[in-house]
Amino acid sequence: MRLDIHLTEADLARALREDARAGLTATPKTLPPKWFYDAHGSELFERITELPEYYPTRAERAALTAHAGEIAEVTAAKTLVELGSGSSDKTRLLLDALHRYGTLGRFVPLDVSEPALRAAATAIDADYPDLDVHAIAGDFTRHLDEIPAGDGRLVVFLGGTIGNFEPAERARFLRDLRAVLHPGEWFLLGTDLVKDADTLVAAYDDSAGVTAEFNRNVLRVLNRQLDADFDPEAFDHVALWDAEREWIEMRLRAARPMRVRVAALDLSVSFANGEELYTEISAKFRRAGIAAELTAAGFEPVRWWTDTPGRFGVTLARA
Ligand code: AVJ
Repeated sequence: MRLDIHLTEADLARALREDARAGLTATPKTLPPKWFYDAHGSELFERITELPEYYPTRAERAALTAHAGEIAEVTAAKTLVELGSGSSDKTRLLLDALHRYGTLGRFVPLDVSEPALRAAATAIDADYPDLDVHAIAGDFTRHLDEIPAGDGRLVVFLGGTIGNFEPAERARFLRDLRAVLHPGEWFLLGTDLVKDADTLVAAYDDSAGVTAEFNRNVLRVLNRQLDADFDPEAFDHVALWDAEREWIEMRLRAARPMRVRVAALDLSVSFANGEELYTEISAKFRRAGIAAELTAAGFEPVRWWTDTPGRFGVTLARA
């Protein structure tokens, strides 16, 4: 197994400082969702995936379980590259299918979280002895060039993580990804689909309050990493469905007026009572929109699957 580090602790610390300064001085205040995922945040996310209200993980797993064999046959991939690999849990369905099909030689997980990456890559390296595991600690918006060269690559971006991008960032990401692939290579994209507002909001505002804790965790990350003094309990979790832009928005709403000190930035930030800090968008998609965006980026969508109730979509596209 090989692990390339393109993001050091120092790079991450600098990026967090830059994002926090820009976001906390903007109107409205914002923080990018990638900072949810410290060790505790990653654990909270794993708990979210098991909540009764949070259907996307189960729905995507159902779609992949039913169609992994076909994905292996159509792509005959030699290398599986996973962007934002996290625990690489659902990816095993694809590894198993490609392994059975007989073409797969290499697995390349790429993730910002080096501990999560190391754990997932080590486990897969142990469970698939004849697979060459080449892990990359990096950011999928910056390090697509670090994907090892080759042919017969299948890049997968699962979980609906593409929904964290705004439309313009999404277009740029898809174009950048297309540019690193050779014609005939493959891209498999998981997207959560538009559905009724109640189902969507419940998935991001669960009754056990795990998503609320996940949302507040970004404040804990700032407290620890930037020596800030946020009182996370003084922020209410907000999840709303924007029916026009077709995305879920998560925010943290100040329950009282507050002044927060971010010592590492030498910055004081005031919150009015009820002021909202924007922490995440999670866009939801329709089949035609996904195909149009992939086509605009230079991909050719060739297959489309969903789970049986049609909650989550998986698109296979050719570069
Ligand atoms: C990991 C980005 C796919 O948008 O559903 C879950 C993150 N946020 N609950 C999503 C998340 C709140 C998740 N993604």
